[in-house]
Amino acid sequence: MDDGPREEGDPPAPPATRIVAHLDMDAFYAAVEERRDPELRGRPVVIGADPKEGRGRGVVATASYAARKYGIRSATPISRAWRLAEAARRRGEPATVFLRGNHALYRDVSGRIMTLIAERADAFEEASIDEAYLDLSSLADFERAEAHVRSVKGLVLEREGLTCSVGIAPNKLVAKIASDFEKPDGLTVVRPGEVQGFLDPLSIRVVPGIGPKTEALLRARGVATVADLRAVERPRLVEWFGKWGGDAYERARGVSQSPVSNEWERKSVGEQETFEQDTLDRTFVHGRAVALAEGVFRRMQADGFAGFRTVTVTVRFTNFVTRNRSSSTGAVARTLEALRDTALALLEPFFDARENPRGRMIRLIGVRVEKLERGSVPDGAPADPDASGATSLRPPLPGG
Ligand code: DCP
Ligand code: MG
Repeated sequence: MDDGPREEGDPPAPPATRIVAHLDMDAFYAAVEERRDPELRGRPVVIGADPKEGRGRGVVATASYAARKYGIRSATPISRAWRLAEAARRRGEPATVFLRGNHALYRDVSGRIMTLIAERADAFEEASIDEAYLDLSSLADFERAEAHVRSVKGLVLEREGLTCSVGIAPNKLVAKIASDFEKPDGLTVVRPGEVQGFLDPLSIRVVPGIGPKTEALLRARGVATVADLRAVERPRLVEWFGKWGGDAYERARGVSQSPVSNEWERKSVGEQETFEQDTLDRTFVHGRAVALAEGVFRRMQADGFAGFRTVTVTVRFTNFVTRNRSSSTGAVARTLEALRDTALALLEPFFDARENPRGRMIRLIGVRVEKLERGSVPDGAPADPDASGATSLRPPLPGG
């Protein structure tokens, strides 16, 4: 905080405090399934690839809190999830329900929730299918922001039957960490003067950008908590991590200027598929890529976008090495043909020495469109009538 010199009798400085909320749905896919089928409620539920009695491939998308007690979480290999569930069952604990998931349903529910909360913020940013940032600065104080968020949580529960956890803080970074602090159905408020006290005792893992590898590196150097991280001088962090070290220095202090961007569009739409068997069969891979491109294109349109500027394909080889290739155009592309042809062209080098010198088999491919352009969908396909209005500036908050 920089308090510049002030003359006696100056009017008080305008309120510089931002109030940002981060909302994250609880066990999102699993919660939607539990709402749909009350028999599942409270049971261990895993959404993800087909476990095939332990021989399945692919990973867990999400696990209900009951399944997390068995050690099953997002990105756990589905074969391991199966073994953990079996072990629990043999201990006499409840059997786990494995579901493939209904992604169209999750997107619908997500869209309705996003619309609901977007209308109740000065600015709104959709961060993923189940999380969003809300700028609530016009409410001017944290008590009112907290009351407002309680009413938003109540509305989401009433309309969709789902709980979420919310963090309220002076910026996006701290709000995101706070939303994860108490789950499920949590509400954590961190006022400007409380930021450091809140962050200091937490594990460095809560800091966005610190994954398992960085964590191991830092722990090896005796850095386990945010307070430890804050004690490391900036030049040392830069020496360890390069430019990212500077970011880590700021994050350890809960500093972030990033605005809640007032565009509510997701930055990309993508899908991927793990094959039943690793393969280098070009015809087969092309067929799956075309199917993925069709799915991505439909979803992009259903979400109210008319076109894209960037196409990215992902290839994961047998040994789990994963590569992306992208292609961007100056003009917006608006057709399925453009998406399909670009995706197939991007995949080509993976079949020969250019991107696959050892001729490794392919385990997974993905297709994604980015730099999306919002706009009406051709062919008179139904477009969400609320979608265009949602990008405009919102009126001030009620009572704000
Ligand atoms: N998801 C996924 N693959 C991952 C992580 C998440 O497919 N590796 C999907 C499934 C989740 C949803 O995205 O339900 C939201 O992700 P979160 O990380 O917010 O996880 P949850 O909402 O499931 O749980 P939590 O209560 O911890 O937020
Ligand atoms: Mg979530």
